[in-house]
Amino acid sequence: MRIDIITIFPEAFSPLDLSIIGRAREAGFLDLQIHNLRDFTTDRHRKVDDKSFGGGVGMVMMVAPVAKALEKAREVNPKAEIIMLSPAGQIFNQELARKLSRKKGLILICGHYEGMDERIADLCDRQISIGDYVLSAGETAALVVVDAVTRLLPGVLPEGAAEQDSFSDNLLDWPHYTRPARWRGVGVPEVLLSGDHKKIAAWRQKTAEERTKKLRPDLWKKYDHQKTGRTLP
Ligand code: 9D3
Repeated sequence: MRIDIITIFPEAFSPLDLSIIGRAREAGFLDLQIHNLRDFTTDRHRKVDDKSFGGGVGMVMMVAPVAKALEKAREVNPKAEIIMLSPAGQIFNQELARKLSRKKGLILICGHYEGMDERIADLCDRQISIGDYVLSAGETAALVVVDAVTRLLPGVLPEGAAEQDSFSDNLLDWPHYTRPARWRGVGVPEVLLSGDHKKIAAWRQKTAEERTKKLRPDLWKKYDHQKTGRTLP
């Protein structure tokens, strides 16, 4: 997949050189291009923001440089879905990550300052928020979206891992243990040492479900609905 990012902080995306995403890029599953918004300004100061019409504190990101950057990104990524990261967007989740992973490409616009000129929103297909907390800008949110989407691209994870993930969508993990079998007097569940793979699978499924019910009743509702089709109160 081709992903283009429009930002005033290209350096913020160095985490995408690492680990699974870094390997996905080297292997050609992800083609990531970062565009510096300041390269699309026309004035001597490379200005991307201005005072808010109507007054008030804080600057507003201007529409013209974003529109120019978008035109450039669309030349190379013509079928991409255009997404603005914004606190007012739809809340990101695994379902949306899956949907985006099936798109031809993505163009992500990272906001700054008190906000974006509303006419930027008119240039976008959707707006995404990563949750109800205030970030200083859109870059960290874009990192989250690229990470969640990239690991779902065909070939990025080892065979079967994505299917395993989808099977456990809306379910918390079961508890994991590794050596030593006894550490400072604390052991591990006997069943995991039994070698009985059927029993182990059943234990894992049961503890994952119990944990989800207890710690994340909101997720449990979704999981149960997805599995049984019934709607819990
Ligand atoms: C009403 C004042 N603030 C809105 C909550 C202004 C404001 C704060 C922070 C405007 C922009 C920002 C920068 N945040 C993002 O650009 C952002 C974000 C976020 O803050 N939380 C969760 N997801 C996202 S996606 C982009």
